[in-house]
Amino acid sequence: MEIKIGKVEKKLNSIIEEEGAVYLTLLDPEEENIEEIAENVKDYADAIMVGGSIGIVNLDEAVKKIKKITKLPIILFPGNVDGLSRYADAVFYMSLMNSANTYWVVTAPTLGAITILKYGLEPIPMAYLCIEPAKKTAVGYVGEIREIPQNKPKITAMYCLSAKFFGMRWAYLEAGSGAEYPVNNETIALSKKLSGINIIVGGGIRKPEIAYEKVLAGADAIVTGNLLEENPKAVEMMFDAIKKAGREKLKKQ
Ligand code: 1GP
Repeated sequence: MEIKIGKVEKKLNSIIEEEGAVYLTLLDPEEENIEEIAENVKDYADAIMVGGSIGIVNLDEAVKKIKKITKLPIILFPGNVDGLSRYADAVFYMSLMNSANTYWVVTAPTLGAITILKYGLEPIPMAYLCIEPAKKTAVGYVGEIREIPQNKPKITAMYCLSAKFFGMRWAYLEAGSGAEYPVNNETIALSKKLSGINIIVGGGIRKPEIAYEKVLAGADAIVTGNLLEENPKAVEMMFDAIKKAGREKLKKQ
């Protein structure tokens, strides 16, 4: 049996190897000014994620618009089975492992699998873990999560190890879009140490110095969403902080 890693994932892996961390920007397909946001991020992001937890209508159009602006890989981040577009390059094939409802853990991804195959999308296997304070955000409500407390880093780390044993190569530690505070450094460090898989951190990251410390703690990828709508300068500063931390992390290894 041969497990093939696709083009997009290989590219992300080589950036992590060479630069220490990747910067992923999350675009909401429902955003009216999606073109403007794509223009703002195209010179800083390593890849663009497209998705959201609440009802998607114009996904194909949104992906096509972004494609016209940049050649960056577009990775779908589906909130449900309607979050797939044939025009994207890859999809985070994810299980919301700490949902109380098996629909989000395994049924939704299973229902989407055949579409992913037909569309020729590259699936990137990922555990999606919703951590405090995600319960207060859209994903917490929609995904019916059993929220993992921040003061129990071992629980998140164990999920990451479980994800690794299931064959997943990525785990996304999510505090929720617009979260009051991001996932703490202890949780990131222990998750990375115990599992060794690629750790993505997102939700509530608004300042470059916060992204910087998350990368040093062990994050391989940082996601920002809300920030992009604010101003391009913020994206540039975020990029600089992530790459600086990445270089420092590589030196320590
Ligand atoms: C949501 O983690 C992402 O899935 C992004 O969160 O919008 O708070 O940056 P923010």
